[in-house]
Amino acid sequence: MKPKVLLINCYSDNHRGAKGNPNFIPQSMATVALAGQFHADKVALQLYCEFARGPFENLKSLAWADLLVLTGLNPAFDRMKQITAYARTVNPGIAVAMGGSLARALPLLSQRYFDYVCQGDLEDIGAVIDDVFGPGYRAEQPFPRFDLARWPPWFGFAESSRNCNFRCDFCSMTAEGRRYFSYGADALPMQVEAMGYKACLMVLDQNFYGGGRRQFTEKVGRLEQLYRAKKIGSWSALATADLYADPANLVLAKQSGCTGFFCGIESFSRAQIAAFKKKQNLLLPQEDVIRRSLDAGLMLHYGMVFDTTERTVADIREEIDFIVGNPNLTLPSFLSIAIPMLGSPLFQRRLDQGALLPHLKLRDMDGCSIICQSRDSDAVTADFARKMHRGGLVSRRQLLRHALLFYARHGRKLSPIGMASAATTYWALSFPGLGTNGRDRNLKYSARTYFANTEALGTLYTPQIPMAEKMRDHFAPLILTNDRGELHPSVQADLQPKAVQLTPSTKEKPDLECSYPNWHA
Ligand code: B12
Ligand code: SF4
Repeated sequence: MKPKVLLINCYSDNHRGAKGNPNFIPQSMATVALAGQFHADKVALQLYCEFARGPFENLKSLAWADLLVLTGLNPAFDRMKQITAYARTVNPGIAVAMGGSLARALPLLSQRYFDYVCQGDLEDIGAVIDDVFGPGYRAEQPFPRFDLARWPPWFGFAESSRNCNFRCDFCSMTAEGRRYFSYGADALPMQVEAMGYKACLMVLDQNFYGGGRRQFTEKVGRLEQLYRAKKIGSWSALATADLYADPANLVLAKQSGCTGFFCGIESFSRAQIAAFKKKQNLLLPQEDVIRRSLDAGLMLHYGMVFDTTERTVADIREEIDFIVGNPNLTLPSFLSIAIPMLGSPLFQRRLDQGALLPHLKLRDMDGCSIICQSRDSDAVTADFARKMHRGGLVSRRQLLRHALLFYARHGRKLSPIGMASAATTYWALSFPGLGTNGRDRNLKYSARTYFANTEALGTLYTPQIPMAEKMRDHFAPLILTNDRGELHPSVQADLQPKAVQLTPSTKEKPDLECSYPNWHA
C-alpha cells in the first residue's frame, strides 16, 4: 500500500460552505510545489486549496491520509488548527506537518498543535517524509507537480527565485530576513515544458527583478524564446519599482511577450513610502513608474496600503481621489489596510507604541480589518474600512469617466490581455468584496465591525462533529494581544523582541539548500 498524503493550502475564510475564489489571479503555488517533493510513483497525493475552493470539509480524505501537510498565510493559523483537530478525531494515527511563514513567525506555539513544524523551505518536508514513511519516498528529482494543479484555465504560475532583496518595514520577508536567490534562467522553460501551453504565465516571485539587470535579461530572454515558440501566449511577473528606473528593461519585457507587472506601489505619498522604508519606491515618483510602464505598452497592477495609524482617513481619501481623477494612472488592483506582519519592524514599533489593538486576532490581520489604533475616531475609521471592503470609496461615475479616458489614451498601446487585465481593476474597485478577501462572502456585511478585535467568529469556529475536550483549544482563535495591547502570553516566547538578523541580500549566489539542482545549470 502506498503512503497517502493530503496537502492543504489553508485560508482564513469565515464560513462553512463559502465557495472560494477559483478564478482569482494569482493562486497559490505552495501545494503544487510541496507535492513535488514526494516520490510520484510511490506516494498517493491529494491536494486542496481553501482559497480556491472554500473551507476543506472532507472528513473522508482526512481519514484516508497517513500524513497531512499544511501551508497557508499568517491569517490561516486558526484554520490549520481546526483541520488538524478534525484529522486527529477521524484518524488518530495521522501525522501533521505545517510550514511556511507561520512556522517561522510562531515556531514554539505551532509545536503545541502540529507534529512537525517546518521553518525552512519546501525541502524541509524531506526529513518529515523520511521520519513518517522511512527512506525511499522522497522525489528523486523534486519538481512542482503542475499536473495536480487546479488553476484557472489559460493561466500558469511559476517561480524563478525565492525571497526578496529588499527589506520593507511591514513585510514578512523582512521579518524572516532570508536570503534572496535565483533558480537560474532555465527554471522557467523547465516549468513551462512541464505545465504545457498557457495563454498567460505569471511568475510569482517576490521580486522578478531581485537579481538585477543581468539576471533579468537572461530570464526575459528565455521567456521570449518560449513566447516566440508559442509555448506561452504572454507572461507577467511580480517585480519591484527599481525595474522601471531603466527604460531598456521595459523594451526588453515588451518584445518578449510581457503584458505587464504587479508592482508594490503601496502609496503615492512620499512620506508614507519613506515611513514604510520602501526605498526602491523613492527612486522615481510613483506616477512616473506607471507612466513609463503604460508608455512601454505594459499594464501595471498594484495594491494600495493604507496606514490609518499614521494618516487620517481624509488624507487617504484625497489620495484615492487623486488616482481616480488621473487617467494617466492605472487603478489599484486591491486596497488594503496596512498589516504589520508578525515579527516585522513595523509590528515591533506598533507594539512598542502600544498601538496594537487589545485582543487582536491573527485571523483578522488580513488587509480588510483595522489592526492598530487609528488617528480618526472608531466610527470614521470603520466607515472607511467598510467602504473599502463593500465598495463606495469611489463612485461608479468616477470609474466610468476614468475608464473612458484611460482607454482613449492608453488602450492602443496595451496588448489585448493587458487591456483585459486593466479592466479587472475597475471591477475590483466596484465590487471589492469579490476580491482576495472572499472570507465574508456568506456573512451579512452588516455583521462586521471591521476591527480585528471585535469581529464575530464565523461558523468555522464551531466543530462540525463531536470533538474530544482536548481539541477545544483548536477552535479558539489565536489572540495576539492582551487587554492592554501587549503581547498575549501564548505568543510572547515567539514574538518578543529579538535582534532581527537581517541577512545581507545576495543577488547572484544560488542557495545550496534548493532541491532543484538542474535549475542552476
Ligand atoms: C498567491 C498569493 C496570494 C493569493 C493566494 C493566497 C493563498 N493563501 O492561497 C492571494 C491573492 C489571495 C493573496 C492574498 C494575500 N496575500 Co499573498 N501572496 C501570494 C504570492 C504572490 C505567491 C504565494 C506562492 O504561491 N508562493 C510560492 C510558494 C511555493 O512558496 P511560499 O508559499 O512562499 O512558501 C515557501 C516557504 O514558505 C516554504 N513553505 C510554505 N509552506 C510550507 C509548508 C511546508 C510543510 C514546508 C516544508 C515548507 C513550506 O516553502 C516555499 C518555498 O521554499 C506571495 C508572494 C510570493 N512570491 O510568495 C504573496 C504573499 C504570500 N502574500 C502576502 C500578503 C501580505 C497577502 C495579503 C495579506 C495581501 C493583502 N494586503 O490583502 C492577502 C492575505 C489574504 C488572507 N486573508 O490570507 C505576503 C505574506 C503574507 C503572510 N506571510 O501572511 C506575501 C509573501 C507577499 C509579500 N511579500 O508581501 N496572496
Ligand atoms: S519589496 Fe515586496 S516582498 Fe520585498 S520586502 Fe518589500 S514588500 Fe516585501
